[in-house]
Amino acid sequence: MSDDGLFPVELVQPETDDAGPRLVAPGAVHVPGWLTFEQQRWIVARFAEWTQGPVPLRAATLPGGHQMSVKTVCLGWHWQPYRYTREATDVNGRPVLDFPDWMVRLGRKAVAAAYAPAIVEDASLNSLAEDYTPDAALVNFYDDGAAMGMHQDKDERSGAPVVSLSIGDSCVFRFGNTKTRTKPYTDVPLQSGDLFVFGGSSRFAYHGIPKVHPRTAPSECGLTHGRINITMRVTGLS
Ligand code: MD3
Ligand code: FE
Repeated sequence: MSDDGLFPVELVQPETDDAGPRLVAPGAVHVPGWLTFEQQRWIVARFAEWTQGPVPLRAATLPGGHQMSVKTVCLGWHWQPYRYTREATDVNGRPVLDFPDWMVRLGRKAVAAAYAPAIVEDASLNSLAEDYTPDAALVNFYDDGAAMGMHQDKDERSGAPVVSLSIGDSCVFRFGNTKTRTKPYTDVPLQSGDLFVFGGSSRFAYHGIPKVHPRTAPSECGLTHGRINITMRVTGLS
C-alpha cells in the first residue's frame, strides 16, 4: 500500500486515553480512538464536499412511508431501501459519487487493526485485511434527536466485514444478535474517532443507534454539531 499524500496515513499516537481494542462478540471489534483528530477533521472536510452532490444528503423514505431521522450520502453505490443502485433514483436520479481510493486503503488498515492476531484468534479473520476492497460507503449524519432502529444489513451479496468510523457526538451503539431484533444485546458507547469492524458471525447481527448525546463532540474533531458515521461495505455487485 503506497502513501500518495492525500490521506494522512502515518498515524500519530491516538489523542484519546482509551482502553485498547475490545472483542465485543465473535468478529465484532471496537477500537476506541483509532482516528486522530487530524484525520477526523480531514474526513469532515470531505463530508462537506460529498454533501454538495450530485446527490444531496437526504433522509431515506422506508417502504411503509416512514422517513428515517438519519440523513445519508453514499459513495460507490447508492443505497435506497432496500437495494443498491448506481443512480439515486429515489432522490434526483443523479449518479453516485465514486468510492475513493484513500477509503479502500483506510478500510484495509481498519480491518488489519481490528483483526490483528492479538485481538481475534480466528486465522480466517486475521488474513482478511490485505484483500479487503470495500466498494460502497453509507455516510450517515445524525442531527440532534436522530436515531437508528434495530436492523440487519443484508442488502450486500457478500459476507465481507463492515467497517464503521464515528466522528462528532458520542452515542450508544446497540449490538444485538442474528436471530431477533430484541434482547440479548450489548450497549457500547461510541465516541469521536472510534472504529468498529463487524465480520465473521457478527456480520448479520441486528444493531442500531438508540441515542446520540447532543453537544458531546470534541472541538478538535472538526464537527461542531451532530454525528457522522461512515460504514464501508463490500456489495458483491457489479
Ligand atoms: C453490525 N449505521 O448504516 S454503525 C448502517 O452508527 C448503520 O450510523 C450505524 O447501522 C451508525 O447500517 C451503526 C455500526 C454497524 C454498521 C454495520 C453493521 C454495525 C453493524 C453491519 C452488520 C453488523
Ligand atoms: Fe446497519
